[in-house]
Amino acid sequence: PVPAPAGATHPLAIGPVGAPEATVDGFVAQYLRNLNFDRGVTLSASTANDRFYALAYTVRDYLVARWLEGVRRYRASDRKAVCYLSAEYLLGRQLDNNLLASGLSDIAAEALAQCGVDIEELRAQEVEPGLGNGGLGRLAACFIDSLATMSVPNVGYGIRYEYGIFRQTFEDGRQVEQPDSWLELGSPWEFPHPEAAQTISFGGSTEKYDDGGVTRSRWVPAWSVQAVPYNYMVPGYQNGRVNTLRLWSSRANHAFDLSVFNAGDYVEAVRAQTFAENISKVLYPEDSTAQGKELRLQQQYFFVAASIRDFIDVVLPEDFDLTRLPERAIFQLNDTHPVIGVPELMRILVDEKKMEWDAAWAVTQQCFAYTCHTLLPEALEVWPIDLLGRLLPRHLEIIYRINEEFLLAVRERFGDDEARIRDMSIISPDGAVRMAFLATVAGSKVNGVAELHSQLLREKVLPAFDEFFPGKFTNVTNGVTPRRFVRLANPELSALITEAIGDGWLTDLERLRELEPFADDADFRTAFGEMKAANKRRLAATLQARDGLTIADDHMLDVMVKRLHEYKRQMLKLLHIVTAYDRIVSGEVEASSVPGRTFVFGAKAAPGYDMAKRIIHLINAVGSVVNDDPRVEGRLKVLFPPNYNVTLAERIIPAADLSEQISLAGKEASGTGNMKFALNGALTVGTDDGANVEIRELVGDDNFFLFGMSEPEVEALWARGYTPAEFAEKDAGLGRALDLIGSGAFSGGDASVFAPIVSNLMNDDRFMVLADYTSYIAAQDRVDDAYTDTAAWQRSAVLNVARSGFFSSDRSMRDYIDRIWHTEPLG
Ligand code: NTF
Repeated sequence: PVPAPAGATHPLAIGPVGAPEATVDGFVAQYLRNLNFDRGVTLSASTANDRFYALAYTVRDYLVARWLEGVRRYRASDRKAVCYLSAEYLLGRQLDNNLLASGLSDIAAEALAQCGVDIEELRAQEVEPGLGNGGLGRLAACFIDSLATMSVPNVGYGIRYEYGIFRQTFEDGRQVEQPDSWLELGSPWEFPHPEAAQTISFGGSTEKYDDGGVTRSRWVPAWSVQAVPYNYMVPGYQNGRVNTLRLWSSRANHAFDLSVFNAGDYVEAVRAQTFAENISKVLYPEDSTAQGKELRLQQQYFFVAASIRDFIDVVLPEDFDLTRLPERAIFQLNDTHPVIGVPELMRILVDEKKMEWDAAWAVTQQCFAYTCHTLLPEALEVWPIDLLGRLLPRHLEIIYRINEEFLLAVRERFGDDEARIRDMSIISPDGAVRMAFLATVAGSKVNGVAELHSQLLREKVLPAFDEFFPGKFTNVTNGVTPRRFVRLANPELSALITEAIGDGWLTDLERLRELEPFADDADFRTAFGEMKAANKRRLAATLQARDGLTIADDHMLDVMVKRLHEYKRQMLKLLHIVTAYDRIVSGEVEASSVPGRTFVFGAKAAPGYDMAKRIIHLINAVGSVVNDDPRVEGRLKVLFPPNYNVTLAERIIPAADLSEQISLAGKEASGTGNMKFALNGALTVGTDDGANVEIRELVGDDNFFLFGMSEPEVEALWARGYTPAEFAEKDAGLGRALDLIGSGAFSGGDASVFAPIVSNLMNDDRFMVLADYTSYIAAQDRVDDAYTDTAAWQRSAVLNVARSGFFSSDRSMRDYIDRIWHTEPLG
């Protein structure tokens, strides 16, 4: 650490200097000061970006004092901190969240009005940091919000990708990816600390050496890069707590540059720099698929090594006895992406701190816990040993030793059962490191993300480990932050709730139960209906301005927003739409008798996932035919705004009437969008999958449209033998829908465009779309019926809100604390 300057004895140098006065005048003064001194402009000469920056800086100024004070108090304490290790944080915009957390929303609005500044214009300036793909990254963002709100010491560690999740555009209905240059105009929320960069090494070899009579191993790396920390404030909701999110950015290591700078090869030296900076350049855009790319492993090691070192060297006191590390830190592994941290901590303890292997292993096992977010085999990461050995040779040795000792213990317990040994080995028979196995062996606890998921994880994915480690497996059902997804996204609903049950529910979401009696109150229901209508108008205005799309006032809003993946079954939704369309154009029903519905899709496909991209094209193609066919008389509309992201989710979800959660049972680990919809008063049409199971149990069968096979039924059908074409024969509606798609009805007569989709469904259909079709259409017919009874629908909608308090991420954090972390809030 750099010694403190002489002036550090001045009274103001010890604590933070204090925030500006929390009044309108104080805010105005600070705002104008920031415009002048930080942006170097006057208000009259400022751009919208200047005005946005000055506003963000002003909000920051109020939070900083509390942040620094919290950091100081934490360091003075001996509390255990949650070190959340996640390759993704899908934060969404920060301005309103930080205004809400600091309690400054009204003051800021008034202050800006006094300055003649349009706050709406400034909101629109903010580019959301899209540093995640979907549910996993958004979950991490909800968790750090809850930890701050609960005053639990936490550092979120991750990667500051220069390019986040790609920006999606459509060309002739096909997805085209554009780079997400979210940093183009800078980010006012980050605090870079290049002076605190860490050196992160790669490659090279290992060697044995004599250390005063003891033979030890060490790593002799070949190259290294710098990891530069960028701090972000994570304010708790109006509790004076501000935690830290620390994201690492890679930079060339100058020593390395010079070593290449031989014979004056300037270009080669610069190339090396570019190479180093590549590590944090771009987020891998695959959701629920592992890629096995070397750069990805570099990213993982880069941020995990920097984070662990940061905690040990910077956060903990200098002389800290690392045998006591478990008292001060729990490293929570958000899926397998950070699992390379396990051998890294072992390397630090054994090679650098010279701890005995067994002692180091005991520390490591207590310091890590692992959350699994999937059941899909293609999402379970494995690293070929040649790749891992080339990039991190010492880590591979350590993994081998961990595996050896683990398999020895397995033999001791179960004898020389070679099949079992093969099944449980961290190194797979084809020579790859199974990261989920490593995490399970190393972690103090392993959890799934919803009851059903945790059960399947134990019974189907890791049964041998469950048997070997009794008590290690547990469940923590996911949750979402009500601050962002109720209070900020749905101010009208929030006002209604507060009017009905008073304050306090935003940090104690189970209190929504008190709304139950209001479901039978006609006035409340009317107000609730007006809230939905207002949210639809707000969404309509957004989509009109953003994409030129229109929403009819009197339509039911039926929404499916999530990543495009075959297991999530956007195709099933499409088959329903095509069936509804076919019923009209075939004359089976009168258009005028069809209840008006607008279908809203939001979905990005991984750029290399061909089938997903074809399905996106089909959604757009069906949309243009259905929307423009006069026979439909405007009763059905399909809207697919491009580039679904957190900002758009915050507009769409509060406006929705119907939430589509229709994955094949046993495939969606949890889902979190499903929770956001229920909390905003949409009814769910869903399968018994992921957290849908718990949503249905809580809201009640009468307020949920269940359809489809259960997970055991799915298994039974696979066991009997699944022939999708038989389902197409049995259900005439399904046969016609598939024919329409396959015949080119949505592709100007060119059958070849969507034939691959139809042939895949007819011949393979891994996710049993056709098997669930009949049941799905029946559920949708029930939806149509139910929607005609407005009072009954609204009653169900209110009950959905009242009974979904369980899905607060505050409750998830309580569960992690009680079952896994055993941490205490910092009072
Ligand atoms: C996702 N997993 C699951 O697919 C969702 O069901 C779940 O809600 C979120 O995690 C959050 O737990 C992944 O994205 C991954 F990478 F693990 F496959």
